[in-house]
Amino acid sequence: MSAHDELLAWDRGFYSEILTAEHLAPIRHLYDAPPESLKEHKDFFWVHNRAMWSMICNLSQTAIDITINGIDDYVRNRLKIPAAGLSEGGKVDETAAALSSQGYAALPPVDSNKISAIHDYFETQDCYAGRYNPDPDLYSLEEARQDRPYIAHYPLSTVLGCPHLMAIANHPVLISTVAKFLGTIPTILDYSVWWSFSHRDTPKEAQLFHYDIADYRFCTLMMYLTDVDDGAGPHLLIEGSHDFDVLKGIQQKHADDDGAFNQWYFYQQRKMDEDVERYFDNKPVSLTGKAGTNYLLVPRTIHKGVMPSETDRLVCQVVYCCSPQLQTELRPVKWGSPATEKLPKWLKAEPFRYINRLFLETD
Ligand SMILES: O=C(O)CCC(=O)C(=O)O
Repeated sequence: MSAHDELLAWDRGFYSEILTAEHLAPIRHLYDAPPESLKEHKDFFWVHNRAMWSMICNLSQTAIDITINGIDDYVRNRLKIPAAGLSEGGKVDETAAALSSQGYAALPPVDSNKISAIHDYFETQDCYAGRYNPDPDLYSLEEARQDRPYIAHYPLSTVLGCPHLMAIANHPVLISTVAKFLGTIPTILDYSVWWSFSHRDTPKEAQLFHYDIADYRFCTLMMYLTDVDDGAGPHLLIEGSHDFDVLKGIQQKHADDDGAFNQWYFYQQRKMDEDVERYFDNKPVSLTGKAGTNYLLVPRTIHKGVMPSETDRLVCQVVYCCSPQLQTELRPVKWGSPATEKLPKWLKAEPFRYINRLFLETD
C-alpha cells in the first residue's frame, strides 16, 4: 500500500472506532464532522485538531487518556502492529517517568564518532533559509553562513540520507521509552536538522517562549550536533509547565484576573519572558551540553531555543506522535532510492516500518 493510502486508511479506520467503539463513547461528542466532509487526510487532521484543542482548553487529562487508549487499541488490535523488539523496565520506565513529570529527560550521549560523521555530512550539504519549506531554494552552507538567516534547514531527503541518524532515532531502547511515555507505538511525524545562526539582534519565532501542539500526546528527540553552551542558543524550558494539574493550580491562583491568564496561556502564541516568570514559579531549565547530548522533550512545556549570541548551533529534532497528524506534505522516499542506501534494513520490519511509514515507503 502506498504511504498516502496507508495514511488515509489509518484516518478512516480510527475515525470509525471513535464513532462505534464503546470505550470511545465519552469523547465521541468532540468529533461531529458529517461523514461526507471527510475525504482527504487534511479533513481528518482538522477534526482531530479541533477535538485536541477542546481537550487542552478544558485541561482534560481523562479525555486525552481515553483517546490514546483508543489509538493504542486500534494500532495493536485492529492494525495488528506488533510491539516486537520493544521493552519495558529499567531505564525505559525511569526515563519515561522523568519525561512525563518534568517535561524533559536526558538520554545517554551519542557516540562521538557517529556525531562527527553526522556533523561532517551536514557541513557538505545544501540548506535553505527559514522554517519548513517543501520546495525551497537551496544554497551552500558557506553562502548561508554569509547570509546568516536566523535559521537554515536541510531538505527532508538530505536528513533521511544522513549516516546513523535514522538508526539513532529508531534505536529500540529509545523507541521503547517513547512508546512508554506516549502510551502507544509511535508514529514519527518529522525529522529535521537546522542551524540557528548567532549574532542577530532580536529573537524570532521559536526563539521566544511558546508551546507546541502536534498531537494528543507527543515528544521530541533533540540531539545537539555542535557544542551548546549559554552563548550557542540552548533549549530552555519551564519544568512541569505541560502538566494540567500545574496549569489548573495557576488558573485557581489567578481566578480573579478576568480571564487574563487563560487569554495569555491559550491564545497568545509567543510569550514574553516576564509573563512566563510571573505565572510560573520555577526558573527555566537550560539544556546545555557537548555535541552528542541528547534529550527527550515534551514540547507542550513552555520552551524556546534561545537566540545564539556567540556560536552557531546545529541540532537534529525528531517528532514522535500517537497518531499521524501530518500537517506538511507527505513525501516519502522509496526503499531502494539513493536516500535509503545507508539505512539499516531492520527499519523495514515491524514495528519500525509502521513508525516510519510517513517517510519510508516499502513495496
Ligand atoms: O530550537 C529550539 O531549541 C526549540 C525549537 C522550537 O521550540 C520549535 O521548533 O518549536
